[in-house]
Amino acid sequence: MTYAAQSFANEHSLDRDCTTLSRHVLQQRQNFSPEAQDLSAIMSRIGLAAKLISRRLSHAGLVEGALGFTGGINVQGESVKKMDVYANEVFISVFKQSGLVCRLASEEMDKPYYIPENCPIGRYTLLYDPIDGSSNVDINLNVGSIFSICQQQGSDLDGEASDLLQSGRKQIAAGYVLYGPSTILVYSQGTGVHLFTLDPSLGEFILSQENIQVPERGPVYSVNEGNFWQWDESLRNYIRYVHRHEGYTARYSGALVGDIHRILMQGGVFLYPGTVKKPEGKLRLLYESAPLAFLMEQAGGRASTGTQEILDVIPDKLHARTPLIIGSKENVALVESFIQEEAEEREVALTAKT
Ligand code: AHM
Ligand code: MG
Repeated sequence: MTYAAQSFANEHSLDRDCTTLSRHVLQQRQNFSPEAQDLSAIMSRIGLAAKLISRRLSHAGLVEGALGFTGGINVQGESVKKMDVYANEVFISVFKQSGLVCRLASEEMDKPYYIPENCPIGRYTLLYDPIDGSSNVDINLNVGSIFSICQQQGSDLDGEASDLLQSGRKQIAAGYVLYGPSTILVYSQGTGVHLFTLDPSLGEFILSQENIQVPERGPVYSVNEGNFWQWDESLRNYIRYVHRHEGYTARYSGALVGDIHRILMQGGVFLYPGTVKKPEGKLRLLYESAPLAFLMEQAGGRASTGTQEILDVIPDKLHARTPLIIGSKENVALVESFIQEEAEEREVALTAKT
């Protein structure tokens, strides 16, 4: 190889290795405006949180007090795991003294956490689920973190953060981290969906794949069928349909991030519908469904409650839940068609009665 060719090859591989999260944000924005710099710095801190959580997860079986339950119950009424608490605190810690984020709101905290020293400068809020799929932690299966970045609207003088109760379309950026065989981070700032892999030798998230597009349709349906008799008849009819038709395959890990990542890469649909006891479903809008919907739309897919786009839902409270149907456009539309059909049949039956 000539010197020039070698030099070109080196430059190419160095350029790839230097495409870190913070650099990528600036490249996508194509400017160095204060907003672009802020977002770049925020993403870099989220990367740090992900590295800390990833490190703890990889040593969890060897570290005192990393696995198991705390004995406490969170605001959602769910048993809290030690890893939930650790990961929640990691996010708070990385944003203290950052001048970037002045409020954090998460699945684990009843109310938003304020960082007053950041508030005169930091006009951003981070919404997050520190450990998604916590039931997988103690058995060494994949888990994730989900995040959403919003601009603070107004002064929030009453300390109620009511400006967070807004449409998911207002998110500035959103993404997730998947702690699997490798740790990856997928994010979007409204200009496509991009995947980074943590290179342990560099301690950096390096760009792996840009502008991911979800296939128009895919074979996977991902749902907890244990709830079959708790669902509305329309959902049961959808499941009967996929059982009776060739070309479908079921995959469900118990951790949303992993299941959604599979669908993002290979196509299909993930569902967490409402049940008789919980018509609103299980998943929280602001830090689970809406950030994932933002990503899926950016990748050319869709996310719906069954009757409304997830990104159009305005929550009535911080920890509001919604049913979620998310993935490839055609798969989501197929599920919706069963819901629509059932609603029409009910309408006809009602009209006939009156
Ligand atoms: P978590 O954030 O408390 O772990 O709850 C969310 C998880 C999702 O990751 C997953 O899709 C779902 O709950 C699994 O729930 P279920 O066990 O009811 O199927
Ligand atoms: Mg969760």
